[in-house]
Amino acid sequence: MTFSQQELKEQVAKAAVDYILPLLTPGSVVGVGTGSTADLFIDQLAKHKDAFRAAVASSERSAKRLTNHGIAVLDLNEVQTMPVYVDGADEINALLQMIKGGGGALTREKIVASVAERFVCIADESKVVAELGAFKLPIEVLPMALQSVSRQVAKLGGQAQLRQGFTTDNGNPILDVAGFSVADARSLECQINDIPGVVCCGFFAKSPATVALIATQEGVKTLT
Ligand code: ABF
Repeated sequence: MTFSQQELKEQVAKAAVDYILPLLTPGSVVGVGTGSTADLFIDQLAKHKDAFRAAVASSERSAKRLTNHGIAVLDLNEVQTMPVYVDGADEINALLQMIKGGGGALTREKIVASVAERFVCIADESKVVAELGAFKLPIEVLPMALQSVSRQVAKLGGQAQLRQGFTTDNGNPILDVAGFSVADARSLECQINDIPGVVCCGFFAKSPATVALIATQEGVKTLT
């Protein structure tokens, strides 16, 4: 029997809840990511509302789903620490460095993750890569800097394309960048962050995941 991608996402969502429950107390706040895998995680988390106090969401979309389940959603400014942040990825490598932001929530994802003690990445095996970069790198940019950032990105070897008809929860556009050579994602992340007008880039390499739960046809594997 072969599991579909949807079934793999459901399996890893359940595995994520099993993984985090021992880390939670009734006073804990859980950091929650964005995307189809994170949606399934929210649905599973909702079965354990007594195990934690509230959540912080990385998008309006996830906040709405959490609220619909009756889970309290806090503003990040009300929270000093969280034991765990759980989110998907578009690509993840063996160092647990990721490309994120296909869903456009990268900036809030990086901020919420930065406040959590651990980042648990949940994904199906299609997201695991030897080298990051086949997935176009999302970069959230201030509107006035679209052209200047695109030119700077070209100097680093990337071709930037404006994501059409899309605005982030922060009111900004996104550039999707192809063509980077990503042998050193950490260094490239720093170089892109340094471009004036960049709000956030989709590399999560300086701060990779703490652990990755990867759903495969042979079961959910834990990578550390
Ligand atoms: C978020 O959702 C992202 O940063 C990434 O873009 C995406 C992965 O989505 P999915 O789980 O739908 O594949 O975590």
